[in-house]
Amino acid sequence: MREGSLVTAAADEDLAAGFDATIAAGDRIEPRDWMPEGYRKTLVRQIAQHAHSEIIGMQPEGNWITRAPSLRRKAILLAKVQDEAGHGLYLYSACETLGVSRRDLMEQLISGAQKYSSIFNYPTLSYADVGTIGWLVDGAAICNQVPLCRTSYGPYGRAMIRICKEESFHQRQGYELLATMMRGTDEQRAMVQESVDRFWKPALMMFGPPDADSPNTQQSMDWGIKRHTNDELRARFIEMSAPQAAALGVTLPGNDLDWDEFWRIVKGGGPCNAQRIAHRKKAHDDGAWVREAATAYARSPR
Ligand code: FAQ
Repeated sequence: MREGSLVTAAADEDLAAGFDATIAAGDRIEPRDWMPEGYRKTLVRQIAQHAHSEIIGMQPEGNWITRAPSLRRKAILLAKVQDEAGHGLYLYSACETLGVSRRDLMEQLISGAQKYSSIFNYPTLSYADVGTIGWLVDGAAICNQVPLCRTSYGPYGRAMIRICKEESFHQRQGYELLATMMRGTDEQRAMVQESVDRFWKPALMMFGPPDADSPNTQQSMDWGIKRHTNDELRARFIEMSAPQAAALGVTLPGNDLDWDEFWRIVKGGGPCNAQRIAHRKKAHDDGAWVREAATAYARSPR
């Protein structure tokens, strides 16, 4: 072995030891720090999937903006959907610190190379779904994401702090909407129950496959990217939701999940997968002139 390669190998070992020590101490890895390639790739995968979920997640609720039952409900829903766009943008920015471009991320979403949360492939069939998404989908997101405020990668953890504060407001507005409907007519109460019946199990699947079938959990826990396993967080969410359901007066369906349905949806075969991506692609194509104009402006002499 040549002397130069010995020096390089020793330097690599020092860098890896430094990374391991930072993780073991519970400190944060920052963009300019050395990191193993697997750590970088795992973060890009998870943060991109998370960003795409926020952006695609605007569609099911956005479907109801023009049909909101009052000006107040419309203003609340518009603000929530705009917050989701903001979350997507913080997360894309966090992902860019790992050396990928926004354009690559968007192309990978549209081509299906990167995923987004299974939950957004279900349709929103009634206005009660806006409340149920706030209560259960944002509720599950908070349960999963509060521990991510302590994730080992600095830009991701800092983005999560603001996102979680906003998700908490989203969850309350959903609960308040459902509570209002539950004080209404029998028909409104039935709408809420029917909506909860459709969304409860898909919300439980947001936490990912059971631990025994989760290829990424152990390594992500060792790197401090994930702080709890999928099953731990799912169990915590079930426990949190029971008293809330009782206070609302709705019955939660059972917790037996159909994992074949989950994988079918993750692989693109859900009721709305094709529609969600087609809609995103059209919005991206329609926005091409804005990107071109902004690029030309940035290059123009001033
Ligand atoms: N959907 O080995 P694991 C929101 C994939 S934000 C689709 O367990 P991991 C806000 C997984 O990627 C919701 N795919 O994976 C909002 C992997 O495939 P890959 C998004 C899923 O990463 C509210 C394979 O299965 N939140 O809702 C799902 O360790 C209302 C094996 O799985 C986040 O992204 C799924 N549910 O654990 C917006 C939070 N589950 O990538 C609008 C951050 C798993 O190897 C309205 N992410 N897969 O090809 C995480 O915590 C983790 O990535 C998990 C999955 C827990 C989602």
